[in-house]
Amino acid sequence: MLIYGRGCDSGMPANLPAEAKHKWSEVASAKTPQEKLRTLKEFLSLVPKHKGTARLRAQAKRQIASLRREIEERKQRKIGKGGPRFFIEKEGAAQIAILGPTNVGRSSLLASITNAKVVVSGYPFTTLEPVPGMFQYENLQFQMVEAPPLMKGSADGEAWGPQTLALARNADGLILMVDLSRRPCRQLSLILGELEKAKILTQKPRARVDIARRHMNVGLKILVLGRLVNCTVRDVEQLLRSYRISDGIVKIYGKATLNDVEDAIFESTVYRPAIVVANKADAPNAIAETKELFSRTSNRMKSIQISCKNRTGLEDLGVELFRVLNIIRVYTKEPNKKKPSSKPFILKKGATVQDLAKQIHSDFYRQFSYAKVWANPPQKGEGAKKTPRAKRRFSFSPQKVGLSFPLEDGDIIELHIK
Ligand SMILES: Nc1nc2c(ncn2[C@@H]2O[C@H](COP(=O)(O)OP(=O)(O)OP(=O)(O)O)[C@@H](O)[C@H]2O)c(=O)[nH]1
Ligand SMILES: [Mg+2]
Repeated sequence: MLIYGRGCDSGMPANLPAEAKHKWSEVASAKTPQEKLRTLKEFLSLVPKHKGTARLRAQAKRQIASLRREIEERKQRKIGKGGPRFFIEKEGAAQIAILGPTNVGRSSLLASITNAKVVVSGYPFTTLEPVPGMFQYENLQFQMVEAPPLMKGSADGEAWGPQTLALARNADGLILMVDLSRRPCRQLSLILGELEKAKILTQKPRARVDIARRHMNVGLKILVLGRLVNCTVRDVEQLLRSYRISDGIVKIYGKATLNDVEDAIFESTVYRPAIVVANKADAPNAIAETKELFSRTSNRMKSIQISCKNRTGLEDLGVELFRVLNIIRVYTKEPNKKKPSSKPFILKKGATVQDLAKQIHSDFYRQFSYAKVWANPPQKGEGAKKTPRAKRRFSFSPQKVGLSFPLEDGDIIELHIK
């Protein structure tokens, strides 16, 4: 599991009593929602009330509310009362949740770019359960999911808020959608506020802590791949042990505080790349609103302006999603064939031959001998490709490489096993 450190605060850990920490290990290993709810309530009763634990207590309360709803929902479904289904199985290169207040045009966007059957209406609260649709961008597909509307209080349990935010948490990327005819800056603050409360970051955090728990008695391995701020590896180890984590691999990227490590223990904060989509560019006051919105968001995230009504701006959507998701497409080729596969493998930017081999099949990784890579030639205006490494990369092609070779978008690769 990957957990990301918060982007701003660098406070100290919650400083919990040992019994609360031990209780957390029970919460973490709970198998059913009922068990999770019971242990979480016990945990909360053991957390002392002071300023340092306010954030943690609020989060535990939200999680309790969300679990209560989940249990209730399951019960209702069992007795045949139905109720919305919030979990959407992932398909395509990435799942993108379309979030926004009611009536901003989420259904209209889905109808404009996918074949999904949606109901567009001028009345608020038309879409009450998630609707998926596939969006074609170049040679890949994004699964777009219209989320039910967000409102003030969503993160605190209003309407289906916790489930809607859980949908956002589960997605790979987010579209934050606002309506240029109805105070878009305020709408964006509302969305960001609810996401923040639900501990979903839309900005790349300065730290990332990845805790892979194991139960094999191999001990605790802490790899600092970035830098620890105001703490030592010993502090990190002590903190983990106090939560009874004594078996597993912990990787620390970026600049991490002890608080970031504790956040990761609570499996709470996640980062989801996001873009702002401002709809209804055809509205009379749209130009002035767009200017203000773009000036406020320019240093935080990419914003685009569209009109579903006039079908303008939609051509930017695919390229911006692709960019913010930080993914690359790699094409595999069988050694005796001339052409590579037309369907790409999707990898994270920075991925290596090893990541690809593992994704294809563990045998490719275990029996790997070497790979041949035809590097994608530099695109026009790509300044980064002028670096010595990039020059080397493109000076001869194909080249024989090992597992650690970094791949780039458009590369063609042939894997050879022993
Ligand atoms: N002027 C204008 N109106 C639009 C545009 N896109 C959508 N609308 C209108 O906005 C209203 C709401 O559109 P929907 O697509 O249903 O919005 P939604 O966000 O899915 O709304 P709910 O599901 O009800 O929360 C409808 O009356 C649409 O016709 C646009 O680009 N310009
Ligand atoms: Mg809708």
